[in-house]
Amino acid sequence: METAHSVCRTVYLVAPRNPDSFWCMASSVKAVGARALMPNSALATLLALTPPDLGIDFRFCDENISGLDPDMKCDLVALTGFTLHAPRIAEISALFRRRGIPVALGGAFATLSPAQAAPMADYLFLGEAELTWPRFLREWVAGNAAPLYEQKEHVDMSLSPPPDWRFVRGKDYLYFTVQASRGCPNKCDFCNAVQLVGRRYRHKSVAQVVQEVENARLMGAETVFFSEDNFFVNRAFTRELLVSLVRWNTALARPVSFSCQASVTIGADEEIVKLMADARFSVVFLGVESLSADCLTEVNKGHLARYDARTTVTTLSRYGIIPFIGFIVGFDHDTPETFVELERFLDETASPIASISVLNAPEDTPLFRRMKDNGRIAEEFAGIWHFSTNIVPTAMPLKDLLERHRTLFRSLYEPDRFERRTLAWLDGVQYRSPLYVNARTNWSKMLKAVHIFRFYMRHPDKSVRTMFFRVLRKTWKADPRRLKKAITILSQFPHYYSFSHDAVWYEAGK
Ligand code: B12
Repeated sequence: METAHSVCRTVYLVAPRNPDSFWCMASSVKAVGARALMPNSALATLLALTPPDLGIDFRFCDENISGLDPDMKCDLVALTGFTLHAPRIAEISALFRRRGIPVALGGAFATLSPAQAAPMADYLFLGEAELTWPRFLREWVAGNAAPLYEQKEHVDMSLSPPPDWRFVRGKDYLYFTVQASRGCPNKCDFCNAVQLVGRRYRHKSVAQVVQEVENARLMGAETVFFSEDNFFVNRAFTRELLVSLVRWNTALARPVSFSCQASVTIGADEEIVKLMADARFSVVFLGVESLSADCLTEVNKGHLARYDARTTVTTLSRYGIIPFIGFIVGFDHDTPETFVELERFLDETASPIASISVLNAPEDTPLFRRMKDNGRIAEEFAGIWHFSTNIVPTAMPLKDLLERHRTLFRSLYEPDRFERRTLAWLDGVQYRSPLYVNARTNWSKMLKAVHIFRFYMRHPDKSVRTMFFRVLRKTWKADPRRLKKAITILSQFPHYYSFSHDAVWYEAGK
């Protein structure tokens, strides 16, 4: 007689395709010959969490890499995604449910908007799934799964296994991800990270993290992105991790590069910055948000006001770590002068890359509730996240805000201005990690450089093409050892240029 366990089940793991989103950096991904920014670590984590004794067979689709197979023979579809994937999640779900195949749905969208997500799923997962996914699979195989699995507990990270990357090819992605920690102790009004990962900061052991970095390297990763909201929360842990990464990377003939997200607190700690440079961190996505203490305080981010953004940016830069600065405009305390100050700051600190977003209030954040109570949530929001807002601004009319935002963004990425900042940034680097000095030629990185070269040669805008060659020529003349960093910066430009010059984004926000 057949038992439930003896029937082999097939689960189709699906990551929906990204809509054109600022953060997917499509042009820069294309410029280096990759196909997507990063693989999906939620699905790889679910794979790793699956009890082997259930004998479940998996199929996999990252729609950013390959097409979805709508006729896939499977017993369950497991879907993940952020809120911006919701329309595609609805389509995929409908496609399979029409064929009588049930859908399990989890991730940021499901967790933050359960009422919207529930009609799209037969099995809805709220929160982290380290405990619920294995339990669900056992119950599903036994035929008694429930429609809702809510993991209220934020797990001890040592229980979160290394993602199982078996379905992923390194060369398809620009970065690989490793998540060393979860939880954010801050209470910034506009962020919903706390609802997802809680306020208690939890981390994996240093040995676990280094093992995950090694796994990523074995999959072909050349740059590993630490996918936590803030890399620098617990100094002792970050320091210990960095010391181990320096040791691990130094032993490699072709060391790996790293990047991460952090707030301005990181640059106040020069020992940490030097260790990052020694470990080969090349880029930090730096959430500065605003230069005004009033604006920071307005969104409950006043704790950052005692740090000097200029010191952080210049410290990272001196150590050769490129700060990709995140600013937000649209605070109640912003004025027309704010836009001038931001531009001046970026010129004076010679920061080549900055992204300026418009303040938004995601649903279920304290900011949303406050704006709602004050009747300041726009009734109709047809805009594009990042380039418009669901908040009715008070500092200036919406049209003005968007216009100033557009003008600033465009002006920052005028090729000659970008060139000036880039060359000045390269001039200001005073420290070179031994890992940069001693690394052997990395042919795969050379190939990426060839891709970038081809990309720029074919760029339709002459001023962009000439800027590229001028930066390379001047860098070569000044010091050929700076070329690698120059190429890293130049590889980002296509993304920011195409976004800042594509009027569609702004028109849609009006
Ligand atoms: C890495 C990351 C990215 C990467 C994505 C890489 C990738 N390929 O997935 C990049 C840098 C590209 C990115 C971009 C963006 N991101 Co992002 N990102 C993150 C970050 C820092 C970590 C996510 C992660 O990898 N976690 C590791 C995995 C293991 O955890 P997980 O995804 O939560 O999965 C767990 C559970 O949710 C659950 N689960 C997940 N899926 C499923 C599915 C099933 C079936 C089941 C059972 C369980 C389950 O199980 C997992 C294990 O516990 C989060 C912040 C955070 N703290 O989560 C923000 C976050 C997810 N991003 C966010 C946003 C807003 C964006 C952008 C829209 C930003 C923008 N303004 O453009 C873009 C959109 C990009 C796009 N895809 O189009 C928001 C999402 C909010 C929302 N409402 O959806 C977050 C929460 C940040 C925040 N503080 O607001 N992001």
